Amino acid sequence: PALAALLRDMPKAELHVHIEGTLEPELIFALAERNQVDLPYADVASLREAYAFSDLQSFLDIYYAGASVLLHEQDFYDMARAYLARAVSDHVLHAEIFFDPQTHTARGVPMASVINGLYRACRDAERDWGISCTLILCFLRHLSEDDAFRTLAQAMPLRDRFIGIGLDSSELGHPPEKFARVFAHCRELGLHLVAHAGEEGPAAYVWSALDTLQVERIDHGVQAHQDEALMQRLARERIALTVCPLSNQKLQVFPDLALHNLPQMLDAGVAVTVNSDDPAYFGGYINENFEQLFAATGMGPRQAYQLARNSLEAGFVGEARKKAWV
Ligand code: ES4
Ligand code: ZN
Repeated sequence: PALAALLRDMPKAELHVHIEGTLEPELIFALAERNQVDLPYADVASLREAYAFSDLQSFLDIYYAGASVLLHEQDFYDMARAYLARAVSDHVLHAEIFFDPQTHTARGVPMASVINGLYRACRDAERDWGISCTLILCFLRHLSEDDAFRTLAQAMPLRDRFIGIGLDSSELGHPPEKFARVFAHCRELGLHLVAHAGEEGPAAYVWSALDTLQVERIDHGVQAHQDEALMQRLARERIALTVCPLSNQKLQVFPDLALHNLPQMLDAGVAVTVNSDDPAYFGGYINENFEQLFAATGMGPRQAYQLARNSLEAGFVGEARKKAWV
């Protein structure tokens, strides 16, 4: 109980959450009704029953279907407002939120509706609850690099409303190098860079995310454990990994949380963090990830403190504010 209270109450940062993955079934149905969108599920219960995933792709198919109810700026605001309220209650001091604009612009939703709705929710949450919140625009890696360039061009009028660029969606067969030119361009624009790598894909994708894309953090990165030289580099350069335990369990990366390699990576000196990924789909928000991971692996307060500290140090935040946190 003391450990559970520590995990729950300790200040932390969330660095890996897809805002579309925080859309709870109840909100999906409410927005479907508000926007007159037809869903291929009769009710909340039958939608939830479809949440039985065998791998990343089986999840993504349902995740993109759920996002189809998002049409207007207010929908994006309501989704992010609900997530941020939850983050505040989980003692998240700072959240860096991923969003997938191509999922929406492909359906005719204006880029400005997406970004302005999310941005307004961030500013209101800072005002109302004191949480710090920024946005990271993710390119979908199953689409082309040209599509990513067009997406970036659409977002440029709102350049001041997001701090970085990420890379997500189907990993296998879509290595980081596919996006080398657009990431180089984003780097010149002064954007922070991250990428999903080593979730289902090999350690080689983590190397190319670092060397070809020049990312500052790796999202997931759990397959780096297969490669001793890579582990040494991650530890030496303090490159943070944003690990998502419940996601890894639900997508069968580690079918049993007791077999998760986060404790070993932490012991090896890698700057791992605990995050929620797509909490509405994977069975829990950030505190649930901490609690279930600790219950399964037997980690204790020392590791809890280190993970919270890692998260606050790995954020894209000025050094002065970081010092106030850690
Ligand atoms: C994702 Cl778990 C995961 N992996 C890759 N892309 C994603 N988008 C949303 N969740
Ligand atoms: Zn993710």
